Amino acid sequence: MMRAEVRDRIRKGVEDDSPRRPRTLSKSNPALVLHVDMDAFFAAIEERDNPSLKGKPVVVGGPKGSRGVVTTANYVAREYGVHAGMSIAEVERRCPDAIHVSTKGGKYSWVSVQLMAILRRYSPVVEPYSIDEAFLDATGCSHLFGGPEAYANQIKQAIHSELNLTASVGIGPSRIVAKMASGLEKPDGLTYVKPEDVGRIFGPMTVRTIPGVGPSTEISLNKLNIYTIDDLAQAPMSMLQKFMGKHGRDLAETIKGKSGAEIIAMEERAEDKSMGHEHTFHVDVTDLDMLLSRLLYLSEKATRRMRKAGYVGRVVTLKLRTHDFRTYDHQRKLDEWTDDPLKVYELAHELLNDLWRPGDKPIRLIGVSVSGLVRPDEHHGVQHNLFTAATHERRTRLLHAVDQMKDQYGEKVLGMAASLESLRKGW
Ligand code: TTP
Ligand code: MG
Repeated sequence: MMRAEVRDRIRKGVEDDSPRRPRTLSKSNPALVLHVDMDAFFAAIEERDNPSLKGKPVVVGGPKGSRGVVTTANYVAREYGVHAGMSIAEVERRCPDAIHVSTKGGKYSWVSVQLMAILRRYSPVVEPYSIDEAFLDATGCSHLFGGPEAYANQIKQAIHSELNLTASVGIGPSRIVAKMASGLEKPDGLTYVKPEDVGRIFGPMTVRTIPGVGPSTEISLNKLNIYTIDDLAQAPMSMLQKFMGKHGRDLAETIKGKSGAEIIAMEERAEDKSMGHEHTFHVDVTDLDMLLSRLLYLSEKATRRMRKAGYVGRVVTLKLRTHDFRTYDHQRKLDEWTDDPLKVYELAHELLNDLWRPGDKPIRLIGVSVSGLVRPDEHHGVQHNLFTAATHERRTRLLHAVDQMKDQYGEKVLGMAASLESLRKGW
């Protein structure tokens, strides 16, 4: 993917570098994918746990009067134009009566675990996609529940009765169609898009409504006279390939329903477990060295947590928020599982190069996390030959010694020299 495209990619894109397990499908057994997306997830949990909030505009995020942003808003607040990513200052202008609630990550993660457990009762193949979203392979199971709609209804009811929360569900012949369908009737929606209806329902919509199509992809498509999903489906593949590379071709094929039905089984995808840290700068940063120094510090901190918990990980995600509150996530896979801060840092550095160069917008927040976490064993260990084994052994011992010192004397006592720079300057 071109750097410019990566930079403009929206956070909730459907792209995924994870390995996929292809399934065999036949005409008599066409793919059926179900997508569940909880409604106003964090805000709904807060309302559920504090009934005095019911019916009022609720905003979850930075406290009132802060430089923070909205993490999510309930549907009452959305009527005032409040949305995720908006500054708290703007919320105060648009909706002065809004009730501000601070984000409580641990609580929401626990509800997410409960949600995924419910979903696993309904399909052997569940792919958690974000904290409040998942894809289910419904191909072999929906008929057991009386057809796709009855199946989806039972899942919605289980979520409602067990969690006291509402979800919107989409069903379709591919992941992308199911995901787009779940957004059509939010909140508390249920939308079944049959293969023969995909064109009629989505064809007239703009390409920007496709998850993963950000402003820069939209501009590339518009330059090719492609404005709607219909235009995209009719464009010759060779033209898309030439102007937009693999990304364009994949997009068109998915819309035509030629790919995208594969689901990644939960066991194969450990990325829902992740460990990381992020930092909001007191002053927006334009200096590359300062970002790199902070990145090294965060990589050390994240891998230290992993070592303590006994995990090695494989996917590194860099998060950046620019001064205008736009947030970008970018991730890539390492060649092998690791808990080594330098390996994580090196990849995070590459990801930063993809997203940002000196002279670009000032950075307000930077974060790094490692996912695809597993317990090291013979399948997930680092492969060593005789030459590298001794070096690895020494480095592992050194890292554990440094961890112990830090536990005893605090973060600043020992750290890789460069990472101390950003701490010393207090940014
Ligand atoms: P979403 O499903 O995007 O939003 P939502 O569930 O609040 O609302 P909707 O009804 O439109 O689905 O995200 C799920 C939760 O993830 C959301 O409640 C808050 C959190 N979140 C972030 O932490 N950062 C973000 O940038 C976004 C978009 C969401
Ligand atoms: Mg949601």
